[in-house]
Amino acid sequence: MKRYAAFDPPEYRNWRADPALVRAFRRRIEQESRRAALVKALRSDQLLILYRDLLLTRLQDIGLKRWVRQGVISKAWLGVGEEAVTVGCVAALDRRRDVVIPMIRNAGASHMMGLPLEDCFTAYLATADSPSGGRDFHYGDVGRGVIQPVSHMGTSVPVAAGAALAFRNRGEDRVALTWTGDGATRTAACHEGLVFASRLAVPAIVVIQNNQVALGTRLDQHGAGRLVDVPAAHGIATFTCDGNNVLDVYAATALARERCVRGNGPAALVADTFRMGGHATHDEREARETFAPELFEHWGRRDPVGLFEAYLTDEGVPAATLAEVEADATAAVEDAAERALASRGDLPVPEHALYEGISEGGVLHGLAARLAVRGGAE
Ligand SMILES: Cc1ncc(C[n+]2csc(CCOP(=O)(O)OP(=O)(O)O)c2C)c(N)n1
Ligand SMILES: [Mg+2]
Repeated sequence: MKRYAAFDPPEYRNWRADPALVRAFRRRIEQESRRAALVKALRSDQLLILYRDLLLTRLQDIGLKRWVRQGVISKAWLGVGEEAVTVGCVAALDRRRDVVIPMIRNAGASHMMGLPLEDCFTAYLATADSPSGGRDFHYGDVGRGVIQPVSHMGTSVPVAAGAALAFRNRGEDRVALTWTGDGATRTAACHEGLVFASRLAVPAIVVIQNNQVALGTRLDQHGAGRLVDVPAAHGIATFTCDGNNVLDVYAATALARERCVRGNGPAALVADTFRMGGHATHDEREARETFAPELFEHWGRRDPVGLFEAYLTDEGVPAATLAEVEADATAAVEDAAERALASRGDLPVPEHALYEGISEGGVLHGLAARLAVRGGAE
């Protein structure tokens, strides 16, 4: 993909595929027969959609970073370098029925579940036409299977377990998937959610997105032991995957999902990756001081978008086809950002802050429309 000198991490600016890493990418998906079969079954159009979703996710972050630089917004929480963990997971779900609870690094899940691309931008602008009508920059759309997260670390785990319990009780073949950061695995909420999911054997998938840092605290500082032992300690089947290999994440999630819908209880996935930026755009310099430069270099060579692109090229996908997908994704994101910016002056009336049933007399805007998407009645 085109690299953006003003916005990309330095390691991505002149990115070239390292042949040894491209071979390792392929080896990784071929080393386990069930994963290999799942990857092999992907048609070429599906592979290109995966590529497009990776690009949209990266470009959305670039769009937000551009807005920060231009002073449109004051900061943004990005997932640069971690895109494959989101894209691979969502691609393995049944998007007509499953639900996800994305965290800050999983913004790409929303457009993959069918939310408009501009939702991400309007949410930051807090405009009246943003998903929560300007109340919150966390967003979702239950009608499209995206449960809006809250900012409290670890809390999406019990919420996913609860949604999965409902699916199980109703006898529905659906799963609830959420991501949790390495840092969030240290919270009580995360453990309570894991206990609940395990003991009630619900179809929930918890993806531990190990980007090796929690705000400014390194993995080795915020905990001891292995992350795979966290869900395993609660008796949950735990898989690992290469978080920078979108096909490995995809295959591992597909296996986890299969387990869940067979009624075998929850599954967890540990995806190792690396945060190439700051916690948000404000602390990128501090983030560079948190780790040795060699670590950025190591993970920089493993850019999930670049590696997948190299894999596709190896598979015989013509450069012109990749370029076409990229041009289309770039136009879609630019369009979304422009449309969102056009509604910048459209701020909500104060009553939008009211929640039905919580704030007396308030209404939950858009609920009827969201239920209608699912074909349900209010
Ligand atoms: C319960 C709670 N404590 C503290 C915070 C402040 N906080 C927000 S994100 C974050 C770090 C999260 O780290 P991790 O779970 O590894 O996710 P990452 O940001 O790396 O994706 C912290 C401490 C919070 N949101 N919730
Ligand atoms: Mg983290």
